[in-house]
Amino acid sequence: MAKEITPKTTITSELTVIPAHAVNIPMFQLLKEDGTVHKGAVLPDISKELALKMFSTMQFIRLLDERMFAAQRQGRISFYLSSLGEEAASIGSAAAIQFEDMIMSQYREQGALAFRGFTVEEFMNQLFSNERDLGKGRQMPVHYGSAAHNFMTISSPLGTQIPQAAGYAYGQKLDGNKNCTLVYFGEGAASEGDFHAGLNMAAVFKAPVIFFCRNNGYAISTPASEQFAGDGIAPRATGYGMKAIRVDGNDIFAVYKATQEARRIALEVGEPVLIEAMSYRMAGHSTSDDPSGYRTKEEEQQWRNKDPLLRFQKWLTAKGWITEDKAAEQVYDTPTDLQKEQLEALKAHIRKYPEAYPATAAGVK
Ligand SMILES: Cc1ncc(C[n+]2csc(CCOP(=O)(O)OP(=O)(O)O)c2C)c(N)n1
Ligand SMILES: [Mg+2]
Repeated sequence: MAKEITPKTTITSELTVIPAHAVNIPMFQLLKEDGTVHKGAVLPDISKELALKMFSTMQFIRLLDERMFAAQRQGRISFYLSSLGEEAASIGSAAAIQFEDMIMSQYREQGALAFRGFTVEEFMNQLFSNERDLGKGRQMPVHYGSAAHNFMTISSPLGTQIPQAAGYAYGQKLDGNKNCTLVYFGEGAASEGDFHAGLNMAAVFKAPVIFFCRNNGYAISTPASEQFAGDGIAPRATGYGMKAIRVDGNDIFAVYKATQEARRIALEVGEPVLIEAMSYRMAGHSTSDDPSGYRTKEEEQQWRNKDPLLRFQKWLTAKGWITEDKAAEQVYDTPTDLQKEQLEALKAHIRKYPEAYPATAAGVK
């Protein structure tokens, strides 16, 4: 029997040129910039407990980023990469999938790992490359990986994880398990050949994978306007015969709902989905970058008004699930037993290696 010719098409005697922007995808948003909900919009079904966990993870990541950026400037760690302004994209999506689903990260999704329970000690072990680091100190800071958290180890070459995710998800399907793979990447990484190979393979093999693109406007100093001529990343899915969702990456409810739907499609319909989350990298690319050389303060200010943490905080406050002081940084009046223990251990360490520390400044005798 003859095989069907793909694609199926019709014949026309009229010459048709398809316009360059035949597909224009709107951005799904539930929470407006002021933290109120669009009229008639249906929020995802999120319990108070889950909402507070999502919020405290956002607060934790913001603090971690700030402190670790400073630690790099003080010469304590060699490198760091902040996710300032993009916390809702990683945390909202990680919250919408199951713990057993595999996460493959690019490098700016520490929020997803923290949401899964990676502790502050585990972050420190990796960032300081010590013997307790799960990667045994072999990697640069930020290249996290944890089998216990179903979080594949990060690798630096852009796009690596995209075809790997297609293959891993296909394996999940062949094994007949009920889990999917969520793979994160930037809009810059979507210019790599691996992006096209990965999406095409996943679409053809109907692998249960969620391709989650964080479109944060920049690939280091290159703005999105110099990276591609099309309507962003989402319409590319159409070319591969894949479903797509464009979502406001600074709206944690929209991200959650979009990812939940993508997971349903991946597992119930049995198809991959491409999500494009629109956001902005509010910090420099990494500790090696200074954004003042390629963008204006005014542009940054526009995005500060769309801050995902403040937007969620406003909603939680209006709902009565947090109070103003809950949103503020929590500090102890007096040191806890664990803090006292850690202080003694630090002093002993400084006494042992006095030449490595300004010991008098630290008040260690
Ligand atoms: C194959 C490859 N080319 C270049 C680089 C250098 N590089 C590291 S991050 C980056 C920008 C990536 O931008 P994007 O994917 O948008 O992610 P973002 O940093 O904005 O989160 C580049 C060019 C690399 N790591 N790998
Ligand atoms: Mg980018």
